[in-house]
Amino acid sequence: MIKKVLVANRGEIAVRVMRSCREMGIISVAVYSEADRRAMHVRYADEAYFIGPSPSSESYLNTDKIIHAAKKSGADAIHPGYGFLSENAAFAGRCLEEGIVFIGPSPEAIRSMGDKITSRRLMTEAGIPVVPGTEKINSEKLALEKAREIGCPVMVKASAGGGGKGMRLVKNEKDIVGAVRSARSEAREAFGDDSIYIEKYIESPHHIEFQVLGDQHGNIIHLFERECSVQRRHQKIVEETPSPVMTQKVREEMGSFAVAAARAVNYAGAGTVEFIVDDHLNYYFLEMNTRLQVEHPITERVVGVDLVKQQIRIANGETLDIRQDELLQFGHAIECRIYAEDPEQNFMPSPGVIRHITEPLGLGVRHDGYVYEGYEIPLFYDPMMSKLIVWAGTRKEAIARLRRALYSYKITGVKTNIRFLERIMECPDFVNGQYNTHFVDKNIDFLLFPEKHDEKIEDVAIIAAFIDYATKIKKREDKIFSKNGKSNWKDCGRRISFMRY
Ligand code: MV4
Repeated sequence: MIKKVLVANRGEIAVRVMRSCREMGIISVAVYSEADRRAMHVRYADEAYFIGPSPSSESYLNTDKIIHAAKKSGADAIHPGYGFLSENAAFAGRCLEEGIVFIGPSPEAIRSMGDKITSRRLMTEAGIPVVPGTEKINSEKLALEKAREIGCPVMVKASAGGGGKGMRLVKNEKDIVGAVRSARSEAREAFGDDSIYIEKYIESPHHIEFQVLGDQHGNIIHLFERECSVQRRHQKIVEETPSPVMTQKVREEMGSFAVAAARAVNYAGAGTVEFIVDDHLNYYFLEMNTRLQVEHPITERVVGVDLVKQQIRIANGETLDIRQDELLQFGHAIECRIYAEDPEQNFMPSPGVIRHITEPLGLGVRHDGYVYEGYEIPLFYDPMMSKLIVWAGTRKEAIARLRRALYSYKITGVKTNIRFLERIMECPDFVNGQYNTHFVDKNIDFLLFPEKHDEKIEDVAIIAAFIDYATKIKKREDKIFSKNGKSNWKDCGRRISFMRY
Protein backbone atom coordinates (compact mmCIF):
# COMPACT_ATOMS: atom_id res chain seq x y z
CA MET A 1 0.00 0.00 0.00
CA ILE A 2 1.22 3.47 -0.91
CA LYS A 3 1.48 5.55 2.28
CA LYS A 4 3.89 8.28 1.25
CA VAL A 5 4.25 9.89 -2.20
CA LEU A 6 7.12 12.03 -3.41
CA VAL A 7 5.92 14.50 -6.02
CA ALA A 8 8.74 15.03 -8.52
CA ASN A 9 7.39 18.32 -9.82
CA ARG A 10 6.60 21.91 -8.91
CA GLY A 11 3.95 24.58 -9.47
CA GLU A 12 0.24 23.98 -9.76
CA ILE A 13 0.47 20.28 -10.65
CA ALA A 14 2.58 19.44 -7.59
CA VAL A 15 -0.04 21.10 -5.38
CA ARG A 16 -2.85 19.41 -7.33
CA VAL A 17 -1.33 15.94 -6.79
CA MET A 18 -0.72 16.58 -3.08
CA ARG A 19 -4.37 17.58 -2.58
CA SER A 20 -5.53 14.14 -3.68
CA CYS A 21 -2.84 12.50 -1.53
CA ARG A 22 -4.12 14.36 1.52
CA GLU A 23 -7.70 13.29 0.83
CA MET A 24 -6.49 9.69 0.62
CA GLY A 25 -4.56 9.87 3.89
CA ILE A 26 -1.24 9.68 2.04
CA ILE A 27 1.75 11.73 3.21
CA SER A 28 3.15 14.00 0.51
CA VAL A 29 6.80 14.86 0.00
CA ALA A 30 7.95 17.88 -2.02
CA VAL A 31 11.29 18.33 -3.73
CA TYR A 32 12.47 21.83 -4.58
CA SER A 33 15.25 23.72 -6.28
CA GLU A 34 17.06 26.87 -5.21
CA ALA A 35 14.51 29.10 -7.01
CA ASP A 36 11.62 27.25 -5.35
CA ARG A 37 12.48 27.74 -1.67
CA ARG A 38 9.36 29.85 -1.19
CA ALA A 39 7.17 27.92 -3.62
CA MET A 40 3.64 26.84 -2.73
CA HIS A 41 4.24 23.11 -3.27
CA VAL A 42 6.95 23.20 -0.58
CA ARG A 43 4.58 24.85 1.88
CA TYR A 44 1.69 22.54 1.06
CA ALA A 45 3.65 19.27 1.37
CA ASP A 46 4.05 17.38 4.64
CA GLU A 47 7.83 17.23 4.06
CA ALA A 48 10.19 18.89 1.62
CA TYR A 49 13.69 18.05 0.34
CA PHE A 50 16.09 20.42 -1.35
CA ILE A 51 17.45 18.92 -4.58
CA GLY A 52 19.79 21.51 -6.06
CA PRO A 53 20.28 24.54 -8.30
CA SER A 54 17.49 26.32 -10.15
CA PRO A 55 18.00 24.97 -13.69
CA SER A 56 15.71 21.92 -14.04
CA SER A 57 18.56 19.88 -15.51
CA GLU A 58 20.24 20.10 -12.10
CA SER A 59 17.11 19.57 -9.99
CA TYR A 60 13.71 18.42 -11.27
CA LEU A 61 15.30 16.46 -14.14
CA ASN A 62 18.08 14.93 -12.06
CA THR A 63 17.09 11.29 -11.55
CA ASP A 64 19.73 10.57 -8.90
CA LYS A 65 18.72 13.49 -6.71
CA ILE A 66 15.04 12.60 -6.91
CA ILE A 67 15.62 8.93 -6.12
CA HIS A 68 17.89 9.95 -3.25
CA ALA A 69 15.20 12.25 -1.81
CA ALA A 70 12.63 9.45 -2.15
CA LYS A 71 14.85 7.04 -0.21
CA LYS A 72 15.72 9.57 2.44
CA SER A 73 12.06 10.46 3.00
CA GLY A 74 10.92 6.85 2.97
CA ALA A 75 8.43 7.52 0.16
CA ASP A 76 6.93 4.33 -1.36
CA ALA A 77 6.00 6.00 -4.61
CA ILE A 78 6.84 8.86 -6.95
CA HIS A 79 4.27 10.91 -8.85
CA PRO A 80 5.96 12.68 -11.77
CA GLY A 81 3.19 15.17 -12.63
CA TYR A 82 3.45 16.38 -16.24
CA GLY A 83 6.56 17.54 -18.09
CA PHE A 84 9.95 16.91 -16.41
CA LEU A 85 10.41 13.13 -15.87
CA SER A 86 6.79 12.12 -16.52
CA GLU A 87 7.43 10.45 -19.89
CA ASN A 88 10.97 9.29 -19.25
CA ALA A 89 11.02 5.49 -19.62
CA ALA A 90 14.49 5.23 -18.06
CA PHE A 91 13.30 7.07 -14.96
CA ALA A 92 10.21 4.86 -14.63
CA GLY A 93 12.52 1.82 -14.94
CA ARG A 94 14.93 3.20 -12.36
CA CYS A 95 12.09 3.63 -9.84
CA LEU A 96 11.15 -0.04 -10.31
CA GLU A 97 14.77 -1.14 -9.80
CA GLU A 98 14.95 0.89 -6.61
CA GLY A 99 11.75 -0.64 -5.29
CA ILE A 100 9.81 2.61 -5.58
CA VAL A 101 6.38 2.62 -7.24
CA PHE A 102 6.28 4.87 -10.31
CA ILE A 103 2.78 6.36 -10.47
CA GLY A 104 2.35 5.92 -14.20
CA PRO A 105 2.52 3.26 -16.90
CA SER A 106 5.28 0.70 -17.47
CA PRO A 107 8.62 1.79 -18.98
CA GLU A 108 7.73 -0.36 -22.03
CA ALA A 109 4.44 1.48 -22.61
CA ILE A 110 6.18 4.86 -22.25
CA ARG A 111 8.92 3.78 -24.67
CA SER A 112 6.53 2.39 -27.31
CA MET A 113 4.38 5.51 -27.32
CA GLY A 114 7.37 7.86 -27.12
CA ASP A 115 8.68 6.57 -30.42
CA LYS A 116 6.17 7.69 -33.06
CA ILE A 117 7.28 5.22 -35.72
CA THR A 118 6.79 2.37 -33.24
CA SER A 119 3.44 3.68 -32.04
CA ARG A 120 2.19 4.13 -35.64
CA ARG A 121 3.11 0.51 -36.35
CA LEU A 122 1.49 -0.81 -33.14
CA MET A 123 -1.68 1.20 -33.75
CA THR A 124 -1.90 0.03 -37.37
CA GLU A 125 -1.56 -3.59 -36.22
CA ALA A 126 -4.31 -3.00 -33.66
CA GLY A 127 -6.67 -1.77 -36.40
CA ILE A 128 -6.70 1.86 -35.28
CA PRO A 129 -6.91 4.52 -38.01
CA VAL A 130 -3.58 6.35 -38.32
CA VAL A 131 -2.71 9.19 -40.70
CA PRO A 132 -1.75 7.69 -44.10
CA GLY A 133 2.04 7.63 -44.09
CA THR A 134 5.24 5.68 -43.88
CA GLU A 135 7.48 3.71 -41.55
CA LYS A 136 11.03 4.93 -40.96
CA ILE A 137 12.51 6.82 -43.95
CA ASN A 138 16.17 5.98 -44.45
CA SER A 139 17.10 7.86 -47.61
CA GLU A 140 16.26 11.08 -49.41
CA LYS A 141 15.40 9.06 -52.50
CA LEU A 142 12.83 7.03 -50.55
CA ALA A 143 11.47 10.26 -49.05
CA LEU A 144 10.78 11.67 -52.51
CA GLU A 145 9.22 8.41 -53.69
CA LYS A 146 6.90 8.25 -50.68
CA ALA A 147 5.97 11.94 -50.89
CA ARG A 148 4.89 11.31 -54.52
CA GLU A 149 2.96 8.21 -53.52
CA ILE A 150 1.12 9.92 -50.63
CA GLY A 151 0.71 13.19 -52.55
CA CYS A 152 1.69 16.64 -51.31
CA PRO A 153 1.11 18.37 -48.98
CA VAL A 154 2.87 16.00 -46.59
CA MET A 155 4.53 16.35 -43.21
CA VAL A 156 8.00 15.16 -42.36
CA LYS A 157 8.07 14.26 -38.68
CA ALA A 158 10.70 13.19 -36.19
CA SER A 159 9.98 9.82 -34.60
CA ALA A 160 11.14 11.11 -31.21
CA GLY A 161 9.14 14.32 -31.69
CA GLY A 162 5.81 15.60 -30.50
CA GLY A 163 4.75 19.13 -29.75
CA GLY A 164 5.89 20.35 -33.14
CA LYS A 165 9.66 19.82 -32.80
CA GLY A 166 11.34 18.24 -35.82
CA MET A 167 8.22 18.69 -37.93
CA ARG A 168 8.16 20.12 -41.48
CA LEU A 169 5.26 20.85 -43.80
CA VAL A 170 6.07 20.10 -47.44
CA LYS A 171 3.70 21.63 -49.96
CA ASN A 172 5.71 20.78 -53.04
CA GLU A 173 7.71 17.65 -53.96
CA LYS A 174 10.76 19.76 -54.79
CA ASP A 175 11.03 20.80 -51.14
CA ILE A 176 11.10 17.29 -49.70
CA VAL A 177 14.87 16.80 -49.56
CA GLY A 178 15.47 20.11 -47.76
CA ALA A 179 12.68 19.33 -45.30
CA VAL A 180 14.08 15.87 -44.57
CA ARG A 181 17.54 17.30 -43.94
CA SER A 182 16.37 20.09 -41.64
CA ALA A 183 13.90 17.90 -39.73
CA ARG A 184 16.68 15.34 -39.23
CA SER A 185 19.20 17.84 -37.90
CA GLU A 186 16.62 19.48 -35.62
CA ALA A 187 15.64 16.05 -34.26
CA ARG A 188 19.27 15.00 -33.77
CA GLU A 189 19.87 18.21 -31.87
CA ALA A 190 16.74 18.02 -29.73
CA PHE A 191 16.35 14.28 -29.08
CA GLY A 192 19.62 12.62 -30.11
CA ASP A 193 17.57 10.53 -32.56
CA ASP A 194 17.18 11.61 -36.18
CA SER A 195 14.68 8.94 -37.31
CA ILE A 196 11.95 10.45 -39.43
CA TYR A 197 8.74 9.40 -41.18
CA ILE A 198 6.29 11.02 -43.57
CA GLU A 199 2.54 11.57 -43.20
CA LYS A 200 -0.22 12.98 -45.37
CA TYR A 201 -0.92 16.56 -44.24
CA ILE A 202 -4.37 16.95 -42.71
CA GLU A 203 -5.61 20.47 -43.49
CA SER A 204 -7.38 22.59 -40.86
CA PRO A 205 -7.52 19.83 -38.27
CA HIS A 206 -9.11 19.63 -34.87
CA HIS A 207 -7.03 18.27 -32.04
CA ILE A 208 -9.30 16.00 -30.06
CA GLU A 209 -8.00 13.69 -27.37
CA PHE A 210 -9.51 10.93 -25.24
CA GLN A 211 -8.74 10.36 -21.59
CA VAL A 212 -8.16 6.70 -20.71
CA LEU A 213 -7.62 4.78 -17.49
CA GLY A 214 -6.23 1.26 -17.36
CA ASP A 215 -5.56 -0.89 -14.30
CA GLN A 216 -2.90 -3.58 -13.87
CA HIS A 217 -5.47 -6.32 -14.47
CA GLY A 218 -6.31 -5.47 -18.08
CA ASN A 219 -9.40 -3.32 -17.45
CA ILE A 220 -9.40 -0.19 -19.60
CA ILE A 221 -12.00 2.56 -19.89
CA HIS A 222 -12.17 5.93 -21.62
CA LEU A 223 -13.52 9.12 -20.04
CA PHE A 224 -14.61 10.81 -23.27
CA GLU A 225 -12.94 13.57 -25.24
CA ARG A 226 -11.35 16.95 -24.79
CA GLU A 227 -11.30 19.50 -27.61
CA CYS A 228 -7.85 21.12 -27.57
CA SER A 229 -7.79 23.03 -30.86
CA VAL A 230 -7.29 26.48 -29.30
CA GLN A 231 -3.52 26.58 -29.29
CA ARG A 232 -0.63 28.78 -30.32
CA ARG A 233 2.71 27.40 -31.47
CA HIS A 234 1.74 23.93 -30.18
CA GLN A 235 0.96 25.41 -26.77
CA LYS A 236 -2.65 24.75 -25.76
CA ILE A 237 -4.52 27.76 -24.37
CA VAL A 238 -8.15 26.68 -23.94
CA GLU A 239 -9.61 23.18 -23.70
CA GLU A 240 -13.23 22.10 -23.43
CA THR A 241 -15.36 19.03 -23.09
CA PRO A 242 -17.56 17.88 -24.75
CA SER A 243 -16.11 18.93 -28.10
CA PRO A 244 -18.57 21.23 -29.92
CA VAL A 245 -18.05 19.28 -33.16
CA MET A 246 -18.42 15.75 -31.79
CA THR A 247 -21.35 13.46 -32.56
CA GLN A 248 -22.44 10.57 -30.34
CA LYS A 249 -21.61 8.01 -33.03
CA VAL A 250 -18.07 9.30 -33.64
CA ARG A 251 -17.53 9.69 -29.88
CA GLU A 252 -18.31 6.02 -29.31
CA GLU A 253 -16.07 4.91 -32.19
CA MET A 254 -13.14 7.08 -31.13
CA GLY A 255 -13.59 6.06 -27.49
CA SER A 256 -13.35 2.38 -28.48
CA PHE A 257 -10.23 3.09 -30.55
CA ALA A 258 -8.69 4.98 -27.63
CA VAL A 259 -9.26 1.95 -25.41
CA ALA A 260 -7.80 -0.32 -28.12
CA ALA A 261 -4.74 1.93 -28.38
CA ALA A 262 -4.15 1.64 -24.64
CA ARG A 263 -4.71 -2.11 -24.76
CA ALA A 264 -2.12 -2.50 -27.52
CA VAL A 265 0.60 -1.43 -25.06
CA ASN A 266 -0.92 -3.06 -21.92
CA TYR A 267 -1.50 0.40 -20.58
CA ALA A 268 -1.87 0.84 -16.82
CA GLY A 269 -2.50 4.30 -15.42
CA ALA A 270 -4.00 7.53 -16.77
CA GLY A 271 -3.20 8.35 -20.38
CA THR A 272 -4.39 10.41 -23.31
CA VAL A 273 -4.90 9.27 -26.87
CA GLU A 274 -4.59 12.18 -29.31
CA PHE A 275 -6.44 12.24 -32.60
CA ILE A 276 -6.27 14.63 -35.47
CA VAL A 277 -9.77 15.20 -36.87
CA ASP A 278 -10.71 16.83 -40.18
CA ASP A 279 -13.78 18.87 -41.11
CA HIS A 280 -15.71 15.74 -42.11
CA LEU A 281 -14.99 14.12 -38.71
CA ASN A 282 -12.51 11.69 -40.24
CA TYR A 283 -10.15 10.94 -37.39
CA TYR A 284 -6.65 9.55 -37.15
CA PHE A 285 -4.48 8.48 -34.23
CA LEU A 286 -1.67 11.00 -33.75
CA GLU A 287 0.10 10.05 -30.55
CA MET A 288 -0.49 8.87 -27.00
CA ASN A 289 0.64 10.86 -23.98
CA THR A 290 1.57 8.51 -21.19
CA ARG A 291 1.03 10.95 -18.33
CA LEU A 292 -1.55 13.10 -16.57
CA GLN A 293 -2.22 16.15 -18.75
CA VAL A 294 -2.47 19.83 -17.88
CA GLU A 295 -6.10 19.85 -19.05
CA HIS A 296 -7.25 16.83 -17.00
CA PRO A 297 -9.56 18.90 -14.73
CA ILE A 298 -12.24 19.43 -17.39
CA THR A 299 -12.64 15.66 -17.66
CA GLU A 300 -12.69 15.36 -13.87
CA ARG A 301 -15.49 17.91 -13.68
CA VAL A 302 -17.73 16.57 -16.43
CA VAL A 303 -17.23 12.88 -15.65
CA GLY A 304 -16.95 13.20 -11.85
CA VAL A 305 -13.69 11.29 -11.40
CA ASP A 306 -10.56 12.33 -9.49
CA LEU A 307 -7.89 11.27 -11.99
CA VAL A 308 -4.98 11.58 -9.55
CA LYS A 309 -6.79 9.38 -7.05
CA GLN A 310 -7.35 6.83 -9.83
CA GLN A 311 -3.66 6.96 -10.77
CA ILE A 312 -2.71 6.17 -7.18
CA ARG A 313 -5.31 3.40 -6.85
CA ILE A 314 -4.03 1.82 -10.07
CA ALA A 315 -0.39 2.09 -8.94
CA ASN A 316 -1.48 0.32 -5.76
CA GLY A 317 -2.61 -2.61 -7.87
CA GLU A 318 -6.28 -2.05 -7.18
CA THR A 319 -8.97 -2.92 -9.72
CA LEU A 320 -10.73 -0.07 -11.57
CA ASP A 321 -13.89 0.76 -9.64
CA ILE A 322 -15.52 2.54 -12.58
CA ARG A 323 -17.38 0.74 -15.38
CA GLN A 324 -17.54 2.20 -18.87
CA ASP A 325 -21.32 1.90 -18.99
CA GLU A 326 -21.84 3.98 -15.86
CA LEU A 327 -19.90 7.00 -17.17
CA LEU A 328 -21.56 9.99 -18.73
CA GLN A 329 -20.61 13.53 -19.65
CA PHE A 330 -22.57 15.79 -17.34
CA GLY A 331 -22.75 19.40 -18.50
CA HIS A 332 -19.87 21.31 -20.02
CA ALA A 333 -16.42 22.30 -18.75
CA ILE A 334 -13.83 24.74 -20.13
CA GLU A 335 -10.29 25.34 -18.94
CA CYS A 336 -8.05 28.24 -19.78
CA ARG A 337 -4.39 28.53 -18.92
CA ILE A 338 -3.27 31.70 -17.17
CA TYR A 339 0.29 32.64 -18.13
CA ALA A 340 2.65 35.29 -16.83
CA GLU A 341 3.32 36.61 -20.31
CA ASP A 342 2.64 39.67 -22.45
CA PRO A 343 0.42 38.93 -25.47
CA GLU A 344 1.23 42.38 -26.86
CA GLN A 345 4.96 41.63 -26.84
CA ASN A 346 4.68 38.40 -28.81
CA PHE A 347 3.68 36.50 -25.66
CA MET A 348 7.05 37.07 -24.05
CA PRO A 349 7.27 35.53 -20.56
CA SER A 350 6.80 38.10 -17.81
CA PRO A 351 8.24 36.67 -14.60
CA GLY A 352 8.26 38.81 -11.47
CA VAL A 353 6.69 39.41 -8.08
CA ILE A 354 2.91 39.01 -7.68
CA ARG A 355 1.84 42.29 -6.08
CA HIS A 356 -1.85 41.58 -5.87
CA ILE A 357 -4.05 38.63 -6.75
CA THR A 358 -7.82 38.29 -6.47
CA GLU A 359 -8.80 34.83 -7.65
CA PRO A 360 -12.23 34.21 -9.12
CA LEU A 361 -14.60 32.18 -6.98
CA GLY A 362 -18.21 31.11 -7.05
CA LEU A 363 -20.52 28.47 -8.44
CA GLY A 364 -18.88 26.16 -10.96
CA VAL A 365 -15.41 27.71 -10.73
CA ARG A 366 -12.17 25.80 -10.00
CA HIS A 367 -8.85 27.55 -9.86
CA ASP A 368 -5.74 25.35 -9.83
CA GLY A 369 -2.79 27.60 -9.11
CA TYR A 370 0.22 28.06 -6.89
CA VAL A 371 1.07 31.76 -6.75
CA TYR A 372 0.35 34.08 -3.83
CA GLU A 373 0.89 37.76 -3.02
CA GLY A 374 4.58 38.48 -2.63
CA TYR A 375 5.61 35.32 -4.52
CA GLU A 376 8.17 35.79 -7.26
CA ILE A 377 7.58 33.68 -10.38
CA PRO A 378 11.02 32.30 -11.26
CA LEU A 379 12.30 32.65 -14.81
CA PHE A 380 13.66 29.11 -14.86
CA TYR A 381 10.40 27.28 -15.48
CA ASP A 382 7.20 27.34 -17.49
CA PRO A 383 5.41 30.69 -17.05
CA MET A 384 2.00 29.05 -16.50
CA MET A 385 0.60 30.43 -13.24
CA SER A 386 -2.70 28.68 -12.98
CA LYS A 387 -5.64 27.08 -14.72
CA LEU A 388 -9.13 28.44 -14.50
CA ILE A 389 -11.74 25.72 -14.96
CA VAL A 390 -15.46 26.37 -15.13
CA TRP A 391 -18.41 24.05 -15.30
CA ALA A 392 -22.01 24.76 -16.24
CA GLY A 393 -24.98 22.82 -17.55
CA THR A 394 -24.53 23.96 -21.14
CA ARG A 395 -21.69 25.28 -23.29
CA LYS A 396 -23.29 28.71 -23.52
CA GLU A 397 -23.56 29.01 -19.75
CA ALA A 398 -20.00 27.73 -19.33
CA ILE A 399 -18.74 30.52 -21.62
CA ALA A 400 -20.76 33.11 -19.66
CA ARG A 401 -19.32 31.74 -16.43
CA LEU A 402 -15.76 31.76 -17.72
CA ARG A 403 -16.19 35.37 -18.85
CA ARG A 404 -17.52 36.29 -15.42
CA ALA A 405 -14.60 34.54 -13.75
CA LEU A 406 -11.99 36.11 -16.05
CA TYR A 407 -13.50 39.61 -15.71
CA SER A 408 -13.17 39.37 -11.93
CA TYR A 409 -9.66 37.89 -11.91
CA LYS A 410 -7.14 40.55 -10.91
CA ILE A 411 -3.39 40.13 -10.90
CA THR A 412 -0.83 42.90 -10.71
CA GLY A 413 2.95 42.82 -10.68
CA VAL A 414 3.31 40.60 -13.73
CA LYS A 415 1.75 40.83 -17.18
CA THR A 416 -0.79 38.11 -17.86
CA ASN A 417 -2.80 36.73 -20.78
CA ILE A 418 -6.13 37.22 -18.96
CA ARG A 419 -7.43 39.90 -21.31
CA PHE A 420 -6.42 37.70 -24.25
CA LEU A 421 -8.43 34.81 -22.77
CA GLU A 422 -11.42 37.12 -22.28
CA ARG A 423 -11.20 37.95 -25.97
CA ILE A 424 -11.22 34.27 -26.89
CA MET A 425 -14.45 33.93 -24.90
CA GLU A 426 -15.86 36.97 -26.77
CA CYS A 427 -14.74 35.76 -30.19
CA PRO A 428 -17.63 34.68 -32.47
CA ASP A 429 -15.73 31.67 -33.88
CA PHE A 430 -15.20 30.33 -30.36
CA VAL A 431 -18.68 31.23 -29.12
CA ASN A 432 -20.22 29.46 -32.11
CA GLY A 433 -17.99 26.41 -31.63
CA GLN A 434 -16.63 26.89 -35.14
CA TYR A 435 -12.91 26.62 -34.66
CA ASN A 436 -9.98 24.35 -35.47
CA THR A 437 -6.23 24.49 -34.82
CA HIS A 438 -5.99 27.67 -36.95
CA PHE A 439 -8.31 29.59 -34.58
CA VAL A 440 -5.67 31.79 -32.90
CA ASP A 441 -3.90 32.74 -36.15
CA LYS A 442 -7.18 33.36 -37.94
CA ASN A 443 -8.55 35.60 -35.17
CA ILE A 444 -5.33 37.18 -33.93
CA ASP A 445 -6.46 40.75 -34.70
CA PHE A 446 -9.72 40.29 -32.83
CA LEU A 447 -7.86 38.77 -29.89
CA LEU A 448 -5.09 41.37 -29.66
CA PHE A 449 -6.88 44.57 -30.70
CA PRO A 450 -10.27 44.51 -28.99
CA GLU A 451 -11.13 48.16 -29.64
CA LYS A 452 -11.29 47.58 -33.41
CA HIS A 453 -13.73 44.70 -33.12
CA ASP A 454 -16.19 45.35 -30.33
CA GLU A 455 -19.14 45.57 -32.70
CA LYS A 456 -18.67 41.93 -33.65
CA ILE A 457 -19.47 40.52 -30.24
CA GLU A 458 -22.54 38.28 -30.45
CA ASP A 459 -24.68 39.24 -27.48
CA VAL A 460 -23.97 42.83 -28.46
CA ALA A 461 -26.37 44.68 -26.21
CA ILE A 462 -25.22 43.18 -22.94
CA ILE A 463 -21.51 42.98 -23.63
CA ALA A 464 -21.29 46.37 -25.32
CA ALA A 465 -23.10 48.04 -22.45
CA PHE A 466 -20.83 46.26 -20.03
CA ILE A 467 -17.63 47.11 -21.85
CA ASP A 468 -18.70 50.74 -22.14
CA TYR A 469 -19.42 50.84 -18.42
CA ALA A 470 -16.25 48.99 -17.48
CA THR A 471 -14.14 51.22 -19.71
CA LYS A 472 -15.48 54.32 -17.97
CA ILE A 473 -14.78 52.85 -14.55
CA LYS A 474 -11.34 51.80 -15.71
CA LYS A 475 -10.45 55.30 -16.88
CA ARG A 476 -11.42 56.65 -13.49
CA GLU A 477 -9.44 53.93 -11.71
CA ASP A 478 -6.38 54.61 -13.85
CA LYS A 479 -6.48 58.23 -12.80
CA ILE A 480 -6.84 57.38 -9.14
CA PHE A 481 -4.35 54.56 -8.94
CA SER A 482 -1.55 55.78 -11.17
CA LYS A 483 -1.12 58.90 -9.02
CA ASN A 484 0.07 57.21 -5.86
CA GLY A 485 2.07 54.77 -7.97
CA LYS A 486 1.09 51.85 -5.76
CA SER A 487 -1.48 49.98 -7.73
CA ASN A 488 -1.64 50.72 -11.40
CA TRP A 489 -4.17 48.56 -13.19
CA LYS A 490 -2.24 49.08 -16.39
CA ASP A 491 0.21 46.62 -14.87
CA CYS A 492 -2.20 43.84 -15.41
CA GLY A 493 -2.79 44.64 -19.09
CA ARG A 494 -6.55 44.64 -18.58
CA ARG A 495 -9.14 46.98 -19.98
CA ILE A 496 -11.93 45.71 -17.78
CA SER A 497 -10.91 45.91 -14.18
CA PHE A 498 -14.21 46.31 -12.40
CA MET A 499 -17.08 43.87 -12.11
CA ARG A 500 -20.65 44.39 -11.08
CA TYR A 501 -21.28 40.77 -10.17
C1 MV4 B 1 -0.12 16.96 -38.16
C2 MV4 B 1 -0.87 18.01 -38.72
C3 MV4 B 1 -1.43 17.80 -39.94
N1 MV4 B 1 -1.22 16.66 -40.60
N2 MV4 B 1 0.05 15.84 -38.85
C4 MV4 B 1 1.44 19.29 -34.30
C5 MV4 B 1 2.10 18.77 -33.08
C6 MV4 B 1 2.25 17.32 -33.27
N3 MV4 B 1 1.79 16.62 -32.11
C7 MV4 B 1 1.47 16.96 -34.48
N4 MV4 B 1 1.00 18.19 -35.07
C8 MV4 B 1 0.34 18.19 -36.25
N5 MV4 B 1 0.46 17.05 -36.97
C9 MV4 B 1 -0.49 15.70 -40.04
N6 MV4 B 1 -0.29 14.56 -40.72
C10 MV4 B 1 -1.04 19.16 -37.97
C11 MV4 B 1 -0.43 19.26 -36.73
C12 MV4 B 1 -0.66 20.47 -36.01
C13 MV4 B 1 -1.37 20.47 -34.82
C14 MV4 B 1 -1.86 19.30 -34.25
C15 MV4 B 1 -2.55 19.32 -33.07
C16 MV4 B 1 -2.77 20.53 -32.43
C17 MV4 B 1 -2.28 21.69 -32.97
C18 MV4 B 1 -1.59 21.69 -34.16
C19 MV4 B 1 -1.11 22.87 -34.70
C20 MV4 B 1 -0.42 22.86 -35.87
C21 MV4 B 1 -0.17 21.64 -36.53
